[in-house]
Amino acid sequence: MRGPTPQDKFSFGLWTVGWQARDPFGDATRPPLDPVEAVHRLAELGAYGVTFHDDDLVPFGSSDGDRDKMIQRFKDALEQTGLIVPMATTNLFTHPVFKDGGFTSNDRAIRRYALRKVMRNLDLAAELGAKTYVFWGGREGAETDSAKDIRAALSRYAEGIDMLAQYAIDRGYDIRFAIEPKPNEPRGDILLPTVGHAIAFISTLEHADMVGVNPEVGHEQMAGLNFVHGIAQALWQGKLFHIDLNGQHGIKYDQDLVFGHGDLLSAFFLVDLLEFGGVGGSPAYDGPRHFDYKPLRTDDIASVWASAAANMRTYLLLKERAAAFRADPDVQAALSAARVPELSLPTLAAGETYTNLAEDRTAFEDFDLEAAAVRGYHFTQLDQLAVEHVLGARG
Ligand SMILES: [Mn+2]
Repeated sequence: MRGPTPQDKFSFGLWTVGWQARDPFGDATRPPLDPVEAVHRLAELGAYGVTFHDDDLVPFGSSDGDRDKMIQRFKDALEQTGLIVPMATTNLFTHPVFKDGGFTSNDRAIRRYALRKVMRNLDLAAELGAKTYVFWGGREGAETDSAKDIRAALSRYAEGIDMLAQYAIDRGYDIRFAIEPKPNEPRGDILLPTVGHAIAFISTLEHADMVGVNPEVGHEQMAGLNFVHGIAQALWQGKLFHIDLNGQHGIKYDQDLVFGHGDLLSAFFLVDLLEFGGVGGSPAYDGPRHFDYKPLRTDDIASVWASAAANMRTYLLLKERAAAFRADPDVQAALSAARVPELSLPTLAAGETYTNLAEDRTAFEDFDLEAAAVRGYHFTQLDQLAVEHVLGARG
């Protein structure tokens, strides 16, 4: 199989390969990684983009002079490698000041500080050419139901996004916002916990058209939800602005495994949807294929680069398998037997009204209920073909 190229639009967060593997129980197992080295290594591996939180690039509390120097070094590395910055985001979760949230902290002065922190990094994101700005509100939540007025918190969340959208518009930035849902961790319960909650929230915003979602595989699976369904609904609503790919084994802490190293079948159907789910089998999504994973804490630095490569290789393998699945005549026959194409036919005929339906005796009075009830859908045969393609047992 061919290796990754920039045309595949693979991107990585600086915080992924740069994760030093501190967890709630243990210290770092790896040394710090210079963002400039990350840019060079990712480019060599075939990625096209690198993304960052403000504090990944410039440590919190750096002087303006040091900040300028670090940004210049990063820009030089981008220039030398041809890597782009498709997305940027803000760290509103690490510093203790954000322990009760950024946009939704009960403390108003902290909310104002959080908005200023985003404005400053939005300027940098626009300068570096980022087209998407992600909002992951990891600390926007609570552990207790008594201490957070959730309706007020949602109002403050909306107020923050509305103001920042107006700021981006007034500055002429060619940038869209993407909200990243997560059900819990680090807060006991996080606001906008799933793709569905986020899309509903977005519909209330002043600039709803420029706000979409950035769903992450593991975050939906932590809530026991079907990630492929969530992505399909985001696409259906025109809201899939960005995506975070990784792996997760069901309902537990956020594992951030390599893409495909959790629910492999779900990963297969996800790649099939993204790459071939558009009109006539075209891609349904053309944005960055962004990996938001963490190299295992047990990995040394050499294995970090092997794990970065593994994300891209697994994605390309699944893309190859999905293409073979779709091209297989047995699969086409199984899809017909399962009546999958029939769901795309509108339930009413063109121009038909409820009056026509009420007059159609074949729809009710003469409908053969018994025959319809016993018809099988043959879904297992279709799914077995998918499993065999994933296993490389066919074509
Ligand atoms: Mn995660």
